[in-house]
This record gives sequence, structure tokens and C-alpha cells, in this order.
Amino acid sequence: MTIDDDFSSGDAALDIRAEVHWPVAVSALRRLYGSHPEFSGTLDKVRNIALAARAARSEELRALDEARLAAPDWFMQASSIGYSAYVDRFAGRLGAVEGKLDYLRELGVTGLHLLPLMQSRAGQSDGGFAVVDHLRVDPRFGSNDDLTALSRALRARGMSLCLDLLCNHTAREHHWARKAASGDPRYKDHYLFFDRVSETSAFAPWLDEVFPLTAPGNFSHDVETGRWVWTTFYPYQWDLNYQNPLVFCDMLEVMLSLANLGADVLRLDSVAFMWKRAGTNCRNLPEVHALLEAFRALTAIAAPGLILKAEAIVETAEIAAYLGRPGAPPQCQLAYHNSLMVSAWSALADGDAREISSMLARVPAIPDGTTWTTYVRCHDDIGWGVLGRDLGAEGDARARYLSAFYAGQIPGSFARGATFQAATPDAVHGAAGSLASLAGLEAAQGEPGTAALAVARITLLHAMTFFMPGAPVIYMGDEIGLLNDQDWESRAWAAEDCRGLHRPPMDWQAAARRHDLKAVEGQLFGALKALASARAACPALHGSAALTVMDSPDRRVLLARRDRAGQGLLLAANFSDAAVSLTVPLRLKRNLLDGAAQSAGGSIALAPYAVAWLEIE
Ligand code: OTU
Repeated sequence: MTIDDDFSSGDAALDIRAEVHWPVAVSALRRLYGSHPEFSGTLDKVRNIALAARAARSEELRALDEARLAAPDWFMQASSIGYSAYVDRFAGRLGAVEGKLDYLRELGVTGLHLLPLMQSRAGQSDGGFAVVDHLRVDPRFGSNDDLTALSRALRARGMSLCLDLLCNHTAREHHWARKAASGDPRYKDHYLFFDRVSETSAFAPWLDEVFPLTAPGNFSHDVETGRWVWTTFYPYQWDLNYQNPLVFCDMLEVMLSLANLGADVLRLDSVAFMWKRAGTNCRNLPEVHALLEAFRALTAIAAPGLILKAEAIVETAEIAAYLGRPGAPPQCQLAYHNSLMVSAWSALADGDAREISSMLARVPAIPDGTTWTTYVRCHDDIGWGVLGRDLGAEGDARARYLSAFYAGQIPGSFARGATFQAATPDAVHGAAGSLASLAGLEAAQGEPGTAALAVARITLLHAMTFFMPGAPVIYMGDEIGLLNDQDWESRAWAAEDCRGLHRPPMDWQAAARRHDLKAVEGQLFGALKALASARAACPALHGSAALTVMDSPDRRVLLARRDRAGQGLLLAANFSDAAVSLTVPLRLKRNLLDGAAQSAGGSIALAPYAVAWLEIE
């Protein structure tokens, strides 16, 4: 028997899983590295990494694996709500996060995503997305023991922990990069080096830029080695070379080590960029999907409780593939639904919900056992580029308008954000700004009537998002309407671009007003909490229930339904600032959300920006 088909380890449970998943891993690895001289050595290494990680997995985590194998849809429950936060801005240090878990539970949160917390480079670090050590908690935040303790505290409350895995790049100061730069034979091909800039021209003309203003181009000159290195993001973030099977092996080891540290979910950062080929835009290449198939098969063997979440901010037609392609092996269980988020902001700008329904019609079906990570805001910008890629020239014009709208440059705009990375005045990239500032709360300061509209917009975006198939994630501070951080440039953690605007420290004094319904904080916290609890009680909002977008008689109102376990639910979401009445050919029962919506029979009345979740008879 060759290593290709043998995975016997002596551990019966492991061997049963390996029987299913090892052939999948081998097939994916063969597609990636089959012609590499080290192919069979690679299989040997991969197998040993999986076995060693399994052996090192604690009893506690093995028990969790069993529980999750018995209930593999745990992350798809209607009760699943995530919360994404920075350790330092949320709690100071890791050890203090536990003290905030009651606050999160009160809101209805079941999973905590801590933004990058492994040691990142000193100085500029792209918000921690430039790691020097994948496996050592940044001493600024605490220790690995603190992390393990937090993961236990979360588990004791039935909550899960999501950590970032920086799989596309490392800091140039990472120990792999240091060894690569010094010519260490094991690491010399870990990154994509070019002796002369002319060699990059086989790629450069086809590539987009992620940070055209602050980090133009995709290659950086490294003064130390005198060479050029592939840097999709900032010049100090060196892209890894997955054509080298050792990179796959090293990343697998990191992945399984993070699982063994207590991560339930790994957010795979920037996955779309992991494979490069001359003459392509080097995003979404088939090899990226083969890498994900292999990673998934191997985690399914060694840490079957682990969930992989793809962060691929790509065209609508491309996103579903990160969950697995029809008839092909699984990849990630979760993927960010960037298009839903972008189209919601687009719809809100001019009160036209068709932006969302037409986008949803372009989303391919996703495999069983997977769902979306849905969100209204996150630590990044809202990238309008996806509209251009989806809609062509029309999308570009739309994107330009939205950029200006959310920067508050269009007369009558309620938003107070900033354009993100527009290298020239008419270039389009993204919008920065906190949810509350983009939704009108900043512009409404001191005007109670206008503030109520902003609160309604924030609630609308969440109520629509919470209705959709997925596991929603709330971004830190949005539940109390934190405004743009005007001091961002002077912060110790200052971002090197204006995403700092929407990365303010948590305001615990404001959070203390969360029960005061006269305060904006109380209104928002109460609304989000009510949404989370209404959602948890709806069988039709389980991640496995498909979505049917319905023709809406009014372009301002998004209509969609979900059905499961005997429950049919209709979403009616008014994206406009006008009151709207409409009739649908359904018999409606009660509205599960309190608020400014009424229904009788098939008629629905929605106040400005109001949302209803209506039970269908
Ligand atoms: C991710 O995002 C992270 O979320 C960003 O915070 C990091 O800066 C970046 O990776 C590098 O680690 O392209 O597909 O436009 O949407 O940078 C992933 C800004 C990405 C982000 C984009 C992004």
C-alpha cells in the first residue's frame, strides 16, 4: 500500500474519518503538486502534521469534536450571532475579555471573532494583518495561556471563538521571511521573489490594486535583498508562494495549531489571492479552491470540530465557490457575503431595494452544510469595486455615486464617511466610516427627529441581514451606534489609511446607557437584542433554509421569504424614507418584529425604513 491511500494511525475514530477525507486531500494535493519532485514526500509530511496535531489535541477539544460531528450545523442555528472586535479596543488585554462576555450574551451573541491577535510587526501592521508569528499571542494583548483560558470561558457559556489565519501573506519580519531573505534553503522559496522588476511584467498588467493610494502596485523592492517581492497589500506584507508545497505544509501546521489553541472558527484572510498565474488577475484561480479542498479535508481528519470561514471579497458570481463547487468536495463552511453587504448600502443610498434583489439573483446556490457570514459593517471599507466587476460600466458610474454619497458629498446625503483609497478624484474604491456615521447618526446630532431616522436605518440594515441565510456578525460598537473616530490618526494603533475612522475604541460609558430607551444607545442595543432573540426563535431562519426573493410591487421594498420546519416567513423591508403600503398575494399572520409595520391579510404598511418579519399562513 502506498502513502496515497493509506492513513492508518491506529486510532479507529481517526482512521474512519481519514477513509473519507484523505483521498480528497490527496486528490487536491495531486492537482496542486502532482508534478513536483517532492510530491510523495509532501504527502508524507502532510499526513504526519495531521497525525501530530491530532495527538496534541486536548481531551476537551476532542470531546468538542465529537459533539460537533453529532450536530454539524451548530454554526447555522438561527440563534447564531457573532461579534467582531479588537482585543485592545474592546477590553484592553485578552485577560479582560472574559469580563465582557456577559455583555455579549445579553446582546444575544454566541460567537466572538477577535481581530488579529497574534504577534504583528512593530509600527505599521495593517491593523495586525502583518504577523511575525502565527502562533504566539502578541505580548501587547497577553499570552497563549490567556487565549486558552478565554476559549474555555467562551465554551463554558456555549460560545465559540473565531481567530484570523493570515494565510496569504506574512510580515516581512516573520521568521519564515527572515530565513527566506537570508537564503535558508528550507525557506528560500516561501515567497515570490523577482531578481529584476522586469520579471514582474508577466503579472503586473493583469492585477488590480487593493490599496491604490497608500500601497500602489503589487510588488515591492526589498532593500535588504535587493530583490522584488510580491506584496498584494502593504510593502511589508509578503505574499506566500503556495506553488511551494512546503508553504502548504507550514500553513496546515499553523491551522491545526490554532485549532488546538481553542479556535472554533478560522477566518481565512484574503484567500482569493493565494495562487498566482501569469496572464490572470491572480484572484479566484482553480488552485485556490484545490488548496481549500485540501485544507478542509485535513482539518476534517485532525480537528473535525473546526469551521473554516473564507474571507474572499470578490465578484458575486465567484463567492459561492468558496463553499464548494457543485459535485466537488467541500471547502469552507462559511464565506463572507460581501455582495449582500455592499448592495444593502447601495439600496439605502437612494431608497431602492432592487439593488439587493437583483444582486441576490446572481448568487449561485451553495452546498448543504454551509452558509454565509452576513454583516452590515466590519473593520474594512465598503468596497464598491464589486459593483463595477458585476455590472461593468454601469456599475462603475454607480460606484462613483455611492462613493460620493457616503462621503457626504452629495447634497442631502445623510452619510458622514470618507472615500477610501481613491487615487484620483474620480477613481472609485470604497467607503470608510462607522455604521452609525454612514447611516446618518453623526449628521443628526442634536436633532432628535433626524436621529430617529438614523436609528431606523441601522435597525433596517440589521433586520434585513439577520433575515438572510447566514450567521450574522455584529461589528464592535455598532450595537450602541459608535460614531467615526475623529482622533484615529493619533491612536497608538492608527491605521495607515482611513479605515481608522471606523475602528474606534469601545465606549463603555455609552454602553452603560444601553437600557435607557431615551438614549440612542438604548434604542439600538434594544433593537439588535430583540432581533437576535426573534431570530433565535424562528425555525425558518436556520442556515439551511433557502431564500426566495419575491417580485415586489414597490421598488422601495425588498420582499423575500424563507421556509423551514413548517414555518414560512416573509421579509418586508422598506429602504426608503417614505411610508409605503403594499399588498402581497399571501395570507399573513403576525409580524415577529415590533415596530413600525402593520399587516392584515396580504396588505402591509411600512413606516420609513421599517422592516417586518411576517409569518405566512
Ligand atoms: C483583508 O481584507 C482584511 O480584512 C484587511 O483588514 C487587510 O488589510 C487585508 O485583508 C490584508 O490582510 O482584500 O480579500 O479593501 O477589503 O484588504 C481580502 C480592504 C481583502 C479589504 C481587503 C481585504
